[in-house]
Amino acid sequence: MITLFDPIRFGNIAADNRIVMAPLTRDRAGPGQVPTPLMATYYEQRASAGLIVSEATQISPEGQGYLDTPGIYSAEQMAGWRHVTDAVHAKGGKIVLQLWHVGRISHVSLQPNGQPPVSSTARRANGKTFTAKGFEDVSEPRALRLDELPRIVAEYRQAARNAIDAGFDGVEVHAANGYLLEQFLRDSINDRRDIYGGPKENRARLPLEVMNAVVAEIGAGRTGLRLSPVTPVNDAKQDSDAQGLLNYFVEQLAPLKLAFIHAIEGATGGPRDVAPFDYAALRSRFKTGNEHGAWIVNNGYTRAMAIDAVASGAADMVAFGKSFISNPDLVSRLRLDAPLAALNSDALYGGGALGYTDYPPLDPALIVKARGERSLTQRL
Ligand code: 8OZ
Repeated sequence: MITLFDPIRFGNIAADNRIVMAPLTRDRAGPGQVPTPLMATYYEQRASAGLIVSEATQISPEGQGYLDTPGIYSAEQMAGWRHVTDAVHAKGGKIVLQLWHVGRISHVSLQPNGQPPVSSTARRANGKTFTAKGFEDVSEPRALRLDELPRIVAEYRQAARNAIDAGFDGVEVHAANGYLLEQFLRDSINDRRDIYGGPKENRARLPLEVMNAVVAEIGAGRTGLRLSPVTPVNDAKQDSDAQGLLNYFVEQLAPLKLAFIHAIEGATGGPRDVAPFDYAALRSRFKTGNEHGAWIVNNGYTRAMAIDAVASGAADMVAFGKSFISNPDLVSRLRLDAPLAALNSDALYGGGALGYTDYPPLDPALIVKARGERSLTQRL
């Protein structure tokens, strides 16, 4: 039987176990949106994950929506990321970069020349973002013109190239959580009248062009995708037919044979049952002709749920977010069924080492005490 702790190969990636560190925005990039040495330490500490998905990383200055998030469009950013990928690889880990364009979830103060953010629509989202002044309402966007969309696709493609050149094992295209690609996908947001709006075939067009361009640039074996079929975050109201939309999108992607799809089940960071959705139906479409692609699941998984998801074959890998922040050695804690350290949620976004690189690894004495065992070495 396959377990959560068994190795797996998917695409060009060979992972030591099936535990994924989910992408986590931490807002600690330096000037120029450059990854810092502290960020390299943070990822290095978590390198025992089978796969790390980096925090969301903007593909262009226009793709930024929050203060101090990193980019992957300048030589300085690539050099900063190179320290991260080297540190993770030196510890035997694997890391892919999450490619991000926030679309309308941004603020003019974060945009080049104070311009409005761009989206599928000119309608403002009802939501907030984090700027130099703290939490502020997101700004009114400008709808991208038809003739600008090739530029967006080219920016994703270049960002994927930059990620590989910075040493990443691959990329995950962020098509979730109410950001640009979901702003095109969902009919609750996309109000275009051109060939990128209207029926689902049109709304999926830009995300499909992006996936095709990224695969053409770096290969399908290094390319993954993140989806959140029913999440309501960032004012992403439900699509009128989420199942039909996502089924179509994944069917169109099947011939590409992507390395993985990473599905957020339910409301991101919230209830798993926010709206009915058949994830197994998506998984079967992804696996068609691509049995070695990894189906990664995420959102509120406990140890028992994760073990069961892999053992039952419902998922190939399971991603953990917040518990990876407070437990850099989450993999060994799950293996040992050791207690997990609590998260300091005041230190999630911005700041320095506090609540970032100062979470200690497991103290073996703690488990011995918890179990009343005389020696841990028998279990290791
Ligand atoms: C939390 C804060 C800011 C951004 C996402 C990239 O939800 C994010 C994000 C999460 O995908």
